[in-house]
Amino acid sequence: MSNVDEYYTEILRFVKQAGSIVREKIYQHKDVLTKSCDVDFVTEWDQKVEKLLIDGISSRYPDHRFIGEESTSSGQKIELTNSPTWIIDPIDGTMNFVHGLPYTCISIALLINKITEIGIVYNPILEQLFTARKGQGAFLNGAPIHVSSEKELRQALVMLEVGTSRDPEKLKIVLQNITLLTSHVHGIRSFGAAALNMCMVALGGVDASFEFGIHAWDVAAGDLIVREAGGVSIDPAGGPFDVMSRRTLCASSMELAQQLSKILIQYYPERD
Ligand code: LIP
Repeated sequence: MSNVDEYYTEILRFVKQAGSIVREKIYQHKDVLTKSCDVDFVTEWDQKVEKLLIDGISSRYPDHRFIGEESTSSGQKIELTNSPTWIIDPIDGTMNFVHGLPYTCISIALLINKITEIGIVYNPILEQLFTARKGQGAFLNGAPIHVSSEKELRQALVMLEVGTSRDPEKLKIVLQNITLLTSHVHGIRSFGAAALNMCMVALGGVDASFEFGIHAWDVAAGDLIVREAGGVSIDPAGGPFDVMSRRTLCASSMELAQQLSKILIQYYPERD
């Protein structure tokens, strides 16, 4: 058994435990705190799930590092090194979790030498476990998944998000892109959780997904899952994907990704 095999087995165990918490709490009342603005939420359960994952991994692998949404927002600096690093969103789709909308998930990726080795996205409410290992394909509940065969933007179903930022410049660009895309694609969808949006591309249920302003923890796992499902993950302007750029575009094919990137009005948030 390689080290990564062992890490994968261990993390699945912790992710399942974390999932039990999310499943148990989703329909209960939660006290909500705000972060960057008054619709950017965090609950005690985001913090508890992140702690469970970090404590579990640290107890087995004390030299592993972490980039976690909730530890970062409480002041920890983001630095991606070559050390084994777990990038964690304990509850992606916190807004959905708060409202009891069952599109919420745990998203976790392991990067070694800045290369993603493991990506896991788990929606414990709908019992959807998306997994990928570098070079070994992508799976939903253990069954292989594949992106759609779509190459034409005008026939594509595209996911995007308005996001929680209320910065007028960003909102203007989001709304312009929605207007613009409406006349270029079959349809537009939003699940409220970047990681799940990317998994829908991996599953072939939608053909592309993009967002400006997300963070590394929202997209690190989804990036690998999409690529291992045969899709592409790039920067929304057409260059290579950069997990720290706060910009993501993934699609079923490079042709589709490039068509989408060419028509999008671009937005460049401050990097992670
Ligand atoms: C959310 C992302 C979503 C984005 C929200 C927020 P969180 O992550 O998944 O795509 O639109 O603004 O960043 O905060 O629920 O982990």
